[in-house]
Amino acid sequence: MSKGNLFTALRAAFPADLDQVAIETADTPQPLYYTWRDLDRGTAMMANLLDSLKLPAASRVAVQVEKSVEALMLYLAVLRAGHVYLPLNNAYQASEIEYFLGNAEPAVVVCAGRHFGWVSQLAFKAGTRHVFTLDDDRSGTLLERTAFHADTHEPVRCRSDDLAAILYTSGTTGRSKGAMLTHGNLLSNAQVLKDCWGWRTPAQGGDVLIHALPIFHVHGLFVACHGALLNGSRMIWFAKFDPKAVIARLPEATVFMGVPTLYVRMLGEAALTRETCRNMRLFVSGSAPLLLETFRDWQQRTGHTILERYGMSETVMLTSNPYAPASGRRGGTVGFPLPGVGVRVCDDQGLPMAAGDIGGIEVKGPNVFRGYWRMPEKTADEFTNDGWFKTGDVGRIDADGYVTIVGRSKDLIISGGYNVYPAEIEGYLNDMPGVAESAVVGVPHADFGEAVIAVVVAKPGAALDAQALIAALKGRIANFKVPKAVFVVPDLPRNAMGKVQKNLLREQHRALFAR
Ligand code: MCA
Ligand code: AMP
Repeated sequence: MSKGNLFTALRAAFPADLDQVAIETADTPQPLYYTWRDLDRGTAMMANLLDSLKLPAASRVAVQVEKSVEALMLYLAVLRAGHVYLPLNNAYQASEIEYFLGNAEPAVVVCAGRHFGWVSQLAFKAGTRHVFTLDDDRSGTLLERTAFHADTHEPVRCRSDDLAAILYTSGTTGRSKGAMLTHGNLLSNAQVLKDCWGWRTPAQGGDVLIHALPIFHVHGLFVACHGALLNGSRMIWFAKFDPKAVIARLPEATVFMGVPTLYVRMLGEAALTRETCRNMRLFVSGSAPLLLETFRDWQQRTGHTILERYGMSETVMLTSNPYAPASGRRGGTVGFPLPGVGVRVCDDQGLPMAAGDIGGIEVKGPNVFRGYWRMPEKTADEFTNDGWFKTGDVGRIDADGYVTIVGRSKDLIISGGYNVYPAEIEGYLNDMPGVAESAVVGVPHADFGEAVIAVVVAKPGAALDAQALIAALKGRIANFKVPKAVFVVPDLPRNAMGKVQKNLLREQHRALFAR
């Protein structure tokens, strides 16, 4: 066995009694109980299936499926077998999937049964030889084939700088980039967070995590799952976030992780009280800015102080508010750099700035990715000459070390924890008949934090209908990227240089979805 393999490290942390429950499903028709032994055997069988396909080492396995425990096992099996996991948001539509498969050239694709027709066509076009299905009711060809394989498997030896996963993140210009994360990136970060967030092993009384995030992004797949697995902690597993249902299970839990929208929605429920949170030890928020108002409302209602942290697909977690003392957690900040992680703020010339000054956030550490898949120039652009990764976030570090994010230099909207790049949506809009040009911006949204809206100019003589444009976008791009409102205007506001003044558009529409 190799210490470099992330799976090996996670497996070593399983409790001695493998017959204890590791994961209990909360929103299947009947609760399902998966023991640690089930995770070990299930991932061994799937890894043996992958081995039987005789794939080259480090083949990509692209997965677009509904959330299920079997989907988590597939991720672990890919690590175990020494391949590279490529998770895809299940909201992505055909044109988006076509790009990812064409770019990543996966050896294996796993999709939902109902999408097999179109996904397999795109996969075969991209040169993929194996397409399996996996559904959230424990059916599909992946599990049918897995059933024929042995339930023991020696994890593949690998080095810590071997690839474990590729996560696609959209680009400010052009197409999405695949961030290459290594076994070492993921394991070092999981180990740091285990210490920093005071995870309690079963021998220390144990933790119970409510898992209600999707498992195709860093937050739900890595931060939450690695945290629980590396600690031998039980998970209460929700396939879909439902505030009422989650609150009903809080009394049994000790840890919860969410994007700000999840906290806002739970605050909307009268059932959220100090009493329901009586056994909770830690609420973590990240992926998008947590409003001070939400931070304070949560404190008042539950008596708990949310711990906000900051990360990226390219870097996993970078900073965290302190676990102890809870009084050291400051709303509106993302806390301190994690141990081993370098964080600095630089000016436009790339020179480090004094405490309190606002500039570009740059980072360094064992958590920082290996580069963008097959994009060496893009990778080089995003690193400084002395090897720091430029996050595109703008912020400051106070004299006492707290990091605060004040904005972004990248043109990015974060809606309900999902990233939307305006340039991509503008590209789709500009291709539509009758559209001369468009500008996509984010405006405050009481539920999603930010909402995507579009302002569109018609070609001379063309008549555009806002609702028709929205309808046309649905089905072409993931639903969370579709503008919540479209405005047809005669001209876009421009400055003397001819650049569209997006700040004016944001200002003009800022009250649209605000509380
Ligand atoms: C759903 N809708 C959205 C979003 N989600 N619109 C804008 N933004 C969204 N995030 C829309 C759909 O398009 C649909 O509209 C309607 O809401 C209902 O869809 P449904 O799927 O039922 O929504 P939901 O189940 O209520 O989902 C909301 C959600 C979800 C639970 C907040 O968006 C979510 O799980 N977000 C978490 C994302 C996450 O895990 N991010 C971590 C990234 P229509 O009816 O018009 O079609 S990792 C990361 O950022 C870094 C590394 C980090 O630091 O963690
Ligand atoms: P992703 O591309 O999904 O990895 O998103 C990463 C981006 O999410 C970061 O560059 C930040 O802009 C944003 N982000 C993550 N956590 C936080 C946070 N706690 N506060 C503000 N922004 C955050």
